[in-house]
Amino acid sequence: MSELQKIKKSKPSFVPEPSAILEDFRIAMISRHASLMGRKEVFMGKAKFGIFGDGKELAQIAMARAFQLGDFRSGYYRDQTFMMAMGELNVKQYFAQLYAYTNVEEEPASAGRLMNGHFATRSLNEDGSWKDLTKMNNSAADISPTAAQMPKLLGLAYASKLFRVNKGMKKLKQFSVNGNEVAWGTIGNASTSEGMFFESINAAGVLQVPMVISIWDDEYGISVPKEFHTTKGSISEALAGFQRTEEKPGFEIIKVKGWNYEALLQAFQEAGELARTEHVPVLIHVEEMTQPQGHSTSGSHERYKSKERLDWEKDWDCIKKFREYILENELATADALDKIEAEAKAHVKKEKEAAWSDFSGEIKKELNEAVALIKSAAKDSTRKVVLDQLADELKKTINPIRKDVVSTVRKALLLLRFDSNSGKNELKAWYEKQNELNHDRYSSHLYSQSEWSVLKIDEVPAEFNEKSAVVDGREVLQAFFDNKLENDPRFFAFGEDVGKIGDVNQAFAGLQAKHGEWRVSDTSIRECTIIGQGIGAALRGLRPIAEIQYLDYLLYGLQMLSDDLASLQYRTKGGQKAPLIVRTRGHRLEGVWHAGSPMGMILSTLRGMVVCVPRDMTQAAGMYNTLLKSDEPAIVVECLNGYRLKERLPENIGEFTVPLGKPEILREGTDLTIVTYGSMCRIVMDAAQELSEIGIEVEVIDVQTLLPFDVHGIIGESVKKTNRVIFADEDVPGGASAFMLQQVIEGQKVFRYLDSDPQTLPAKAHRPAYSSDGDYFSKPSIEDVVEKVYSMMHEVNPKTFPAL
Ligand SMILES: Cc1ncc(C[n+]2csc(CCOP(=O)(O)OP(=O)(O)O)c2C)c(N)n1
Ligand SMILES: [Mg+2]
Repeated sequence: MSELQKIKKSKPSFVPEPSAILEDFRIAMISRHASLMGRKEVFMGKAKFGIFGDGKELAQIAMARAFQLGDFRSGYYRDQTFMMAMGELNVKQYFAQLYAYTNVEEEPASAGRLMNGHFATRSLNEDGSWKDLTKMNNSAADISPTAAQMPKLLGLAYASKLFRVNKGMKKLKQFSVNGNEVAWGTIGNASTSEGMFFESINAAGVLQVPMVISIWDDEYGISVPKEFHTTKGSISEALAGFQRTEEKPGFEIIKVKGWNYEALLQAFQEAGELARTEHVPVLIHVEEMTQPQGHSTSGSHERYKSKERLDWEKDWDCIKKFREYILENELATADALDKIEAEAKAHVKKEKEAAWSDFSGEIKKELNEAVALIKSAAKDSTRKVVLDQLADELKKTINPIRKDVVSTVRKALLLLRFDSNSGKNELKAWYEKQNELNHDRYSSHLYSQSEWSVLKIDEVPAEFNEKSAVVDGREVLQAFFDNKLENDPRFFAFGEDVGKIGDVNQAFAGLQAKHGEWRVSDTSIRECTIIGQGIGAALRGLRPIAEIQYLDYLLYGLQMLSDDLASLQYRTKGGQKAPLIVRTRGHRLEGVWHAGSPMGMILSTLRGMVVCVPRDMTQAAGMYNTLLKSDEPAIVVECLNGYRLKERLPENIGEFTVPLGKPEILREGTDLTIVTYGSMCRIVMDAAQELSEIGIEVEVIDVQTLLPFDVHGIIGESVKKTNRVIFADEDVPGGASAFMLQQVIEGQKVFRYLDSDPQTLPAKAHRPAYSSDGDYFSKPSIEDVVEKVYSMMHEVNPKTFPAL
């Protein structure tokens, strides 16, 4: 028996073959040298900012050993070693991201759109269709806000539960193998202070989902030490009450040192097995980690760490300890380890240079083209001297970026404004081509570019016949949800009071009993993680409806929607999608925390999502149908005062679709156009009737969706006819009414067709006071609409419409 065989025999099963241990060492060394060289690149001005994973390598190698195909990671900027160990990040890609290389093959996580340290795998094929996620190592796309990886981590784990317990979901073989997938989370010690960390932990404990959350504890959050962050200075101690017992389910909590290779292997192995087989959530508190280079390139840790701490970090560096372990166990000689390190370092250097050469080569090529074109255009120009000078200066730029090139070309085109020669035309054509390329590089994929874009879903009109039932609005939705639960195994819904009672307005009444408690589910009161639960499940191919009970409480979940969901397709350049539908109810609520219509807030924070504002439940059901056929995330704001109003139930409830981005003309008129949405539709329609009685014919348009907004220019056409327009809603002044005004006046170029000032009719700037009088004096009423229109007509024709 050889020495190595003897060692192998004496080791527990979680310790891999000696050759694999040396491979782990090699990956750790590659990762470390990538960190060390990465920092230098920033200081040399080749990248703007750097944050690295040094000091956290060993635990990530252990996590990689327990990670299996189909599993998901949701972590943060320290996880480069894990990604490298999984084979999901090579050194060239690592540097491509550091340089912000926009080539998606070279930088598959974000195509240069995100700072370094934002990891992601690509779940989608180029055409936007899903890959087989069960055959991949999956990483959700990282975001920067500390702890924001937690809510979607909950959803990633929740999906495994759903796949395991819902029979129909077992058919979805591309996404899960019986819910065996573990969601692996990572978070820094200081970030555990965030509310969303605690909210996610509590929810995972309640739901008993396969989530393994690792805390990389280096005792600091930038400069602030642990005693300022965490009760008792230890997150595992603070969370001790979450530990499961014989009698009560909870978390398994494991503590381990970040430099102890075998203990780390064991911890991650056990955690993975427990989560995978029993769906028990596990928390691994990895202590005694270090930051050899400090927090990031933005500062030096010598400023705030004591000499003792800095010395301790050197002695307890996990790679140093790993090396000692290998030597003590005689797995390799010091020379052999030195050789591995030297090779790792050379490899990193070579790949770094290759990444730089590709990245800078592409820009230099553009620069040379631009220089040549400017010089050629300069030849016959009266501004030849200045143009040549511009080109020469551009040529001399050290480490040029694309901005240097494009801004020089734009300056040149300005100088050439009086010229008309072929050189100028070529320069202009080149610039236009670059604009297209740069749009693709920096601005594509805010919305889906696939065949499932909401704009490409065919319209299927609602069908009615003389026998069609007239029912409460909520029953239209109930029929719709019932149909979807029956026919679409990907579909499920959850939220506060959604399960047993079928939501506070009973659109899901009886559907939990009929379809099961894991299809229509109650949650605790936790809007932020309700959104995260939906995002994570949607990332895994499911089609959740996450309910926010009232629109005003969306604020608790808004951060996840804005930072994570709305930016997902954009920040991965189409590499991931999470077509979550957020269902909520608003408008015409009464009270400060029941204002119900902060649409401007939604519009400015949720670009990248579809925003639906149906006027009734039939329109809402049709919009849900469209959304479920598409692959875009959306929010649907139902009208709170509409659930008991009578509507006709379409015969094709499961099939009809409402086209998104297409306003509907609710009433034709010739004198003035009123553009509105949601509950205001009824108010404006009533006002239009009153106005008609006094000789004013108003055209009323329901925008139906605020994003996308009137893609066919229907409103503009109306304004061309009536020459007057009011944008009315329940939002604050300058909110969604101002958005609509900008979209129509600027976007549809109708200014020259206007015979009166364009106007808005919003609510008061404050939130609405309580009760019906509060509503009347805070939000636009029928009389407000009538008087506003009348005053505009009075201005035009005071004789026919004398002052009131
Ligand atoms: C919501 C939010 N607040 C502040 C920051 C700025 N910030 C970035 S990293 C960091 C410290 C995080 O420390 P820790 O969680 O311990 O992770 P470590 O960097 O030490 O691994 C802070 C405050 C941020 N990214 N997001
Ligand atoms: Mg820390």
